[in-house]
Amino acid sequence: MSEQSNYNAENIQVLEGMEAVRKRPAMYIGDTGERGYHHLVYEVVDNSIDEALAGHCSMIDVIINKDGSLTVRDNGRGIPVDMHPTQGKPAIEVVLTVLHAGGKFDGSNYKVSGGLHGVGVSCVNALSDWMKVEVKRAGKIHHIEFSRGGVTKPLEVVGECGDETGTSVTFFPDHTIFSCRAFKWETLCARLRELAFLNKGVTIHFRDDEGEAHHEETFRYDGGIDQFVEWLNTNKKALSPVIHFEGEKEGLTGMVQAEVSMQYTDSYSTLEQTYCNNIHTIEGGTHLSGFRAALTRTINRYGTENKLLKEKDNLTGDDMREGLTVIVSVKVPQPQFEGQTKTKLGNGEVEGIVGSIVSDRLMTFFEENPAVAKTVIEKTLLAARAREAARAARESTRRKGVMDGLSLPGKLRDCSERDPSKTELFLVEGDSAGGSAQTGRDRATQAILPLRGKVINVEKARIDRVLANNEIRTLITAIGCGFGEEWDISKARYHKIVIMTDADVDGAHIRTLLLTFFYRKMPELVEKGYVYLAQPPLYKVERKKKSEYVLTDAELTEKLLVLGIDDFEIKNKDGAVLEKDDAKKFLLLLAEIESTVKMLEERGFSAKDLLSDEAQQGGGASMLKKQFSSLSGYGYGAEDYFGGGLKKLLDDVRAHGKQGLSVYRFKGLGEMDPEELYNTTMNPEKRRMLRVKLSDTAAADRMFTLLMGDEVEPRRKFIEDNALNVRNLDF
Ligand code: 0RA
Repeated sequence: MSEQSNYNAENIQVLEGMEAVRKRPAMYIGDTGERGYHHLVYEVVDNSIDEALAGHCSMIDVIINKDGSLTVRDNGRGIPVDMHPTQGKPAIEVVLTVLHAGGKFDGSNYKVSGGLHGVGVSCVNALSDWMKVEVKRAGKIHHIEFSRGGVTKPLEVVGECGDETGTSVTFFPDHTIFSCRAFKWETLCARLRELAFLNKGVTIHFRDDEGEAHHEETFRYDGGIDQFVEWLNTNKKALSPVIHFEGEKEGLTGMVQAEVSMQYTDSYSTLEQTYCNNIHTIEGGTHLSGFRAALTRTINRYGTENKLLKEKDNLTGDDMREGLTVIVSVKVPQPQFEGQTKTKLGNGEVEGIVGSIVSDRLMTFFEENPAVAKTVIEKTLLAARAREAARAARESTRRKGVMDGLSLPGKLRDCSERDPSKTELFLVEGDSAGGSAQTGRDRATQAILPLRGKVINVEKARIDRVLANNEIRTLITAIGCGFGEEWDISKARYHKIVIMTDADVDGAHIRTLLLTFFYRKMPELVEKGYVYLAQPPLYKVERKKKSEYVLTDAELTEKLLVLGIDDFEIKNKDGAVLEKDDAKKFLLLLAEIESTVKMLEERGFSAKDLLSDEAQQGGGASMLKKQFSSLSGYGYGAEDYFGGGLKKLLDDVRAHGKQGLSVYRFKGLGEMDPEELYNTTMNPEKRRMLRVKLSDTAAADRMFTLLMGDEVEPRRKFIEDNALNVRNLDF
């Protein structure tokens, strides 16, 4: 075969490969929604992390650009740019257009970090509307461009770089393939922080240049996963220092490295996060079972030898993990991922390798720190006793037939349908709302459970006290899955459990207590997406006998401004009249400023003082500064708002919009009549509901500890910083 025809044959293969990815993107990156969209970033970043693991890269920059594209830049060796020995084109072109060629050609390190799917940067290229890559290598800056996986601008030298090296990849995902439209700061932050913890010493700098908010954050943790554990435990009270183990052993496919960091706290919950080759193994696997077995074995042995434990104490692994936060991170040359979501490590030999590293060194730690060992074992014993007490209580109620679903709680107004995929359970605060919900509901598919008493805060109570709480017992019985050791998701009596509370402080409190309970004690309900929040309207707006319901304050303001705006002429500072759309934007901005100022003043801050003080950077101050900087686009400043006519203009337009309308604010669900409650909040055809999702276990754990735990000061600070930002309270 001549060089030429060989080249053509290779080229056809390349095009076919890229086409295959574009035809079945989900096969390569999981899905084409929000997850897949962000997965593209992880694929690219993982290549830079690989360079760092190989010891050639210390800095990674990730930038969301103004146009919505994203850049990943590192100071590694740079993707090779010389001619590929067999393919007749530059190596960089091969790396970026041939599936699975992205890895190092020498196969030297753990090339899987490519996230869950390990598909490599060529897939990202195939799924990008365009991609531009710049490589600094051998003194020169090289540049190449692609579109949808094909070269659009061949490799060329565009400059000199001295002895600098590195790779910069910029890409814009193909919006004909993805349903997602933008990168999310929080989502990327969580993963980049995690990568920085898992790869100590690497600096990951993240910046958002898109939109109004210019976020920026740098992650670098020289303490690695020890610092990860400290970060997870920020708002918990520690009962032990952070204990660290690491080691390596020859496995079936090469050297296996294992690293474990753990710390006991006084919390009643457990947080175990495991990783293989930087991939979060959500379903656990052999590294987790190896750790658990070793922990149980070592506590039993140390406790028995030192007469802290007796045979009859009968501890379970769960008891020994109460209050524990642990990170297990392993590096395995050829990992096998199993399970429903392919996030369960299968390599058998890893169990023994992790187990032996933990057993040996934990025993030594206990022997050298007998006071810590004693504290841990005492906590374990308390957990075991509470578990026994809860079991005894459960036995006695079972004998009375309360927990087995045969006898449902008297307060439950059940539905007639028995297929759980068609049924919904509404948890309603208080009797009057419960009454309306009960009358208004669809009896076939909607069940109502009114909650009367206080739901216990499970963050602050051990299991025996949790199970003694009447509201919790009623909930467990109504839901039907049992609890603790008997938990069985397949017995769920409803696949939608809807929290329906008033839009006031008490309602928010009850909602948080219920969410804490579900997240801590029935996490599978949340994982499966069975938990929802109802969205009852805040206002009823009537005009000429026609009524409309409005969900939020912001929506009401928008409505009134739109109705009122027509009879006004709105000008910017230099007198130019604003077009209608622009005028609307301007008024909405004034309304935002108004609500920020009001919120700050309710909390005892003077908005004017905050604005003039450079040093003020809290959530409220920075939001207000941003809003006023948008206002300056119209030529106006703070003095025009506070002293001048802008505030009055807003009031006038709103008052005008209100003419001929009656606006009624609901004080609680109970005020709505049954038909109204059904039509606005419960009717599947018309309602809006929020599904509770769990996207980031680490963040969720920190959030629940912060909101519901013992430490008062960090909670106060959090609420103050985020009072304006409740939209980000996304569990
Ligand atoms: C193939 C071979 C080598 C490095 C890379 C790829 C590489 C890829 C990416 C992607 C983003 N950043 C990257 N940095 C490096 C080894 C090069 C050598 O041996 O000098």
